[in-house]
Amino acid sequence: MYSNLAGSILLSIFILVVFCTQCSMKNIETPQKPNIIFIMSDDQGYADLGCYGSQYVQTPHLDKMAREGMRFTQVYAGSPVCAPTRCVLMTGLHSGHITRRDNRTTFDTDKPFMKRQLIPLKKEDFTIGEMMKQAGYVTGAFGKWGLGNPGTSGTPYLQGFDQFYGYIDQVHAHNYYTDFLMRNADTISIPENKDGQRQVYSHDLIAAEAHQFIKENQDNPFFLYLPYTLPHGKYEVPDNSLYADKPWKEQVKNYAAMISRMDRDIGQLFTLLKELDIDENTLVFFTSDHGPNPPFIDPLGSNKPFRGVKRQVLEGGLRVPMIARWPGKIQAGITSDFVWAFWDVFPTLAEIGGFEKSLPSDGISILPTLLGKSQQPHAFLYWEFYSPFQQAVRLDNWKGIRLGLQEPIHLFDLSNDPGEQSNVADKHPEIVEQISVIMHNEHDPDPNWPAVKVASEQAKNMLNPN
Ligand SMILES: [Ca+2]
Repeated sequence: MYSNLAGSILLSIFILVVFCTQCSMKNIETPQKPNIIFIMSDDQGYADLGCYGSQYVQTPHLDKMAREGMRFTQVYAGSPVCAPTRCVLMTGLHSGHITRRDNRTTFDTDKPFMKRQLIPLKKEDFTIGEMMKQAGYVTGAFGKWGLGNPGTSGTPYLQGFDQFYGYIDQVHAHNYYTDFLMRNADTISIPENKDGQRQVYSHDLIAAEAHQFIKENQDNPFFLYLPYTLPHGKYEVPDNSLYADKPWKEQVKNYAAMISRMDRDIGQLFTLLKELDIDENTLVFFTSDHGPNPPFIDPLGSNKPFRGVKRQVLEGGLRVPMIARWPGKIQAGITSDFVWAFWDVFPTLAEIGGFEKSLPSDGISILPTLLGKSQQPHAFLYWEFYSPFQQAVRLDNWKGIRLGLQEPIHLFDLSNDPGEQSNVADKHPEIVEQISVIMHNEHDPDPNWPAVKVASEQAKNMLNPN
């Protein structure tokens, strides 16, 4: 009797010890991986946020995000237009190595989007979605995809995203009152917008679906890629009353109101993270896909302090805002001038997500910088683009640009000429030579993307000083 009781007590203690050990081992060995949310606006300028100096556009929630996180001043998009910059982000390769190097393609037609043959991601392109899935994440993409229409190898649901909702076709995304959106391979009707009605703003649906994805996956590590469609043209918004008294054209008021609407939804996203008690374990990035369009340069200073716009490899076309917020990990209120680019997102997320295989990437993980540690800078950054053909290199504080394989390289010293006004190539032939070698080595010839040797006179206008 006595020994039975002692045995039971010992057994109970043993079970308790094993149970508790397993609990604590679980906590020690498999901490919850951080959720990652990557928010990207569309065609929004570097300087169109309060925290990047805008005197015009109201962005209280993004300004708060910057105060609570790290704000970068020298981050570059993958390309100066939509599709290739997304291709760079998705693959971790720079624009000399990617499948889709321009918006236009040799197959452009007037066909409706389901049949338009834009060059899609290839099956063998290894995407950030596939990588994060392999690292154990639930993956979602909500907004504008633009890297492969239905029926091609490039659709998001074939490129590593468990859930997609929004516009698969980039031109379809110009219509903010569309009567359908895509959910994975399915067409989802929006009857409120049938026959030209304009009752539902598509961005609102996309934001709501993204928030639903967060709720549904609050207990899983998730990767949420959120390429919002705002503030791209058409410049339509349900309400621009915030800017009603401004002396701007309607288009400019709408553009500013689109950014503020997106800002409102990002504020709601942060509220949701707090309500679900996952705010501390969620790393959120905010950026824009490339520089702004010309109508916003004068009234809003959208590209300040740079020169150039969308479709140009000048700083104004490539430099983007970038904010990263991760409570307890990223020190609040820091401004970093570390130089990095979209192709670094892939290796950074791979390190944070615990993906252990080697990566075919042109990028570096910027996790040390996020955590306040020093790290080796990039040897150089490289871009190429085709409408018209342009190549650019950033080497230390030098920026080299040429407009054809046989054209001279224009050289700018960004340390005292961020506006790229003064070509100093003649004074620094050794830097020009280094940049020439990089342009040669990093441009991977591709029959879909014929590089021109000699630029047109029209193309050369881009480099004339203002
Ligand atoms: Ca864009």
